[in-house]
Amino acid sequence: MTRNTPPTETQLDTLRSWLEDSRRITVLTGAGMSTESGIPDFRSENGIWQDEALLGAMTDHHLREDPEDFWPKYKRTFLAPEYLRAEPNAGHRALARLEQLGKRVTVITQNVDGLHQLAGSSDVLEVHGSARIARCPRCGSEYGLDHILASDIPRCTWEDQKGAVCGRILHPDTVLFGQPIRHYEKSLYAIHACDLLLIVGTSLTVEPVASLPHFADHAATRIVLINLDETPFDPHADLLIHAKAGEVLARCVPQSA
Ligand code: CNA
Repeated sequence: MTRNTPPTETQLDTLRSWLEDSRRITVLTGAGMSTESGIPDFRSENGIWQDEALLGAMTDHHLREDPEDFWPKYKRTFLAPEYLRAEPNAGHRALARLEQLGKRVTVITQNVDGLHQLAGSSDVLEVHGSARIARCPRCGSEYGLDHILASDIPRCTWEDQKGAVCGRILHPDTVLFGQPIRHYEKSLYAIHACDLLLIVGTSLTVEPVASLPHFADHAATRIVLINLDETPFDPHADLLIHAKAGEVLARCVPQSA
């Protein structure tokens, strides 16, 4: 159920003082972090996965079986115009500011849009990879967004010494259903070692990310959850705010050091 209840002053004051007290902050973000940048999330009422044909096609199996059908659907899902013109919002910028305030911050993100890095966060674990990169499954050559967007079905252009072009259809760096997530151990460590865990804009419905917050050390870590909808982790949060992430974070992180 979507709440978007305006946060109370008491909630905001609590978050402000916990942010000030903390030295080591870990942030776990999902698609709800980027909706205020104009990128739709996955499982909300207007989420991307309402289109079941897209959901069913974003699998490792489909990429290998039918890459020519996969790529246009992948581009509709992760490289749509709203993705390409998106910029960091007030929430991304507030998280980046925490570093300027002297906090040690690790961002674990399920998002593939690169907006945390664009905002200035320096320690970002992209557990679902990046939509800005694709690789050749044969020779491993890596390509950026310009090459990915230059043709409907991006192929490897690497040439061997005799001038023969590799030509294989590329694989996106984005983690697809059926593929393992990245940086799992580093994420566990960052969650276990922090004194403040911020969980922002994620439905926490898909494993293994859904279980990550359970690895926090409850005796040593305060847990804040900011999400419009209810999540299975709500009962475990020390501070629960059902409101827009960008608005809440912008109001709680000071503008400058
Ligand atoms: P999700 O499941 O769509 O959840 C997003 C949550 O954010 C929802 O509960 C919303 O209520 C909430 N929300 C939306 N807007 C806001 C806002 N402004 N402020 C606060 N909360 C908001 O998205 P998740 O990232 O949790 O996705 C997990 C899905 C997407 C899994 O199936 C993944 O495998 C899949 N996936 C995601 C990405 C990605 O880029 N996020 C990449 C690859 C796969």
